[in-house]
Amino acid sequence: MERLNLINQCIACIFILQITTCLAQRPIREHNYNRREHSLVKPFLTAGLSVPYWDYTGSVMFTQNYVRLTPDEQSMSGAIWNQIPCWNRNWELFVDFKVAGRGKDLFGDGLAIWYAKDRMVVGPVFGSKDYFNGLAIIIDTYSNHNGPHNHQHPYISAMINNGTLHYDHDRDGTHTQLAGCEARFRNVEHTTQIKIRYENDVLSVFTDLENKNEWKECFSVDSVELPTGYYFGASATTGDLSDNHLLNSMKFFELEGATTAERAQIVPRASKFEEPREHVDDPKPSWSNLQIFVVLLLGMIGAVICSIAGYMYYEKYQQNKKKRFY
Ligand SMILES: *[C@@H]1O[C@H](CO)[C@@H](O)[C@H](O)[C@H]1NC(C)=O
Ligand SMILES: [Ca+2]
Repeated sequence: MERLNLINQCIACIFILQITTCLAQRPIREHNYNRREHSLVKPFLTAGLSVPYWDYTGSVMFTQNYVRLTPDEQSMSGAIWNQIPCWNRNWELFVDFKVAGRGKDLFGDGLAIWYAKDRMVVGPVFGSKDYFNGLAIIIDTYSNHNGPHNHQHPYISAMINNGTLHYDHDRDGTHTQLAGCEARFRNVEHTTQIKIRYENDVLSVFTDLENKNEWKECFSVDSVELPTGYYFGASATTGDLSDNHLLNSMKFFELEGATTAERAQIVPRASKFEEPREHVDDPKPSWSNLQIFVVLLLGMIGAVICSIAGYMYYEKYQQNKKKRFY
């Protein structure tokens, strides 16, 4: 009897021991797991003045508190790119940014947050490559389009590209955008944040721009296919118009979800594009200066001919009148 008890106790003991060792061995993984190698956080510079995990180009400058992509000067362009490809299928990226400048009514051009195949390629899409592969979240402060727009600026939008699409500044990218929302983030004192979530092929963008500490959904689009192994980046440009484009931080969190090897091979694809606005050409400037000049000249010649004819008619009339009287 006692022996049996002892065996039972022993079994129970081993069982408990196994559970505890098992629990101890289980990797402690929070749901939202911050990954330092894809994040840009203070202090940006190490003692050796290098920036861990990031490369940069153009007008980028690091201070203690922020990374300046461009200063508030014309024709500037700057970009930073993560050195480590992202192998997570599901993730969240928090970008704390600031756009501010002296311009009251005129300012530009904006910035873009990237998840792209090619890194450190300077180009026309807010400082980076056009015909890119991957995702661009475009934070556009300046409306290049003169004609009617279906939204106000500043504007946040998403574009997915497989390398064949051109970002059309003249249309503010509206013909290639997935979705977007208006956003007032310029020249405010408080911090402005954007959260990009990519989870199970659903791409969502949230903003926290009003210092209320709450996320507002900008848009959410499903069936967005992005491969793993691309790079995060951020870039900004100024043109004739300018602004300071600053980043306070970019924080990457891995979300749960199995990643397969095939995921690296897929081509960026989105099945739901926003209804493109009707592609109407801007109204042609109706009169050129030369045309106005010719019309004015013809008008003047016409007026002169008319007055001469009128005068001649009047003379004749007077003469006829005189003839009748005498
Ligand atoms: C790339 O995208 C364009 C436009 O969406 C599409 O027509 C084309 O088939 C795509 N190419 C590949 C290789 O997926
Ligand atoms: Ca624009």
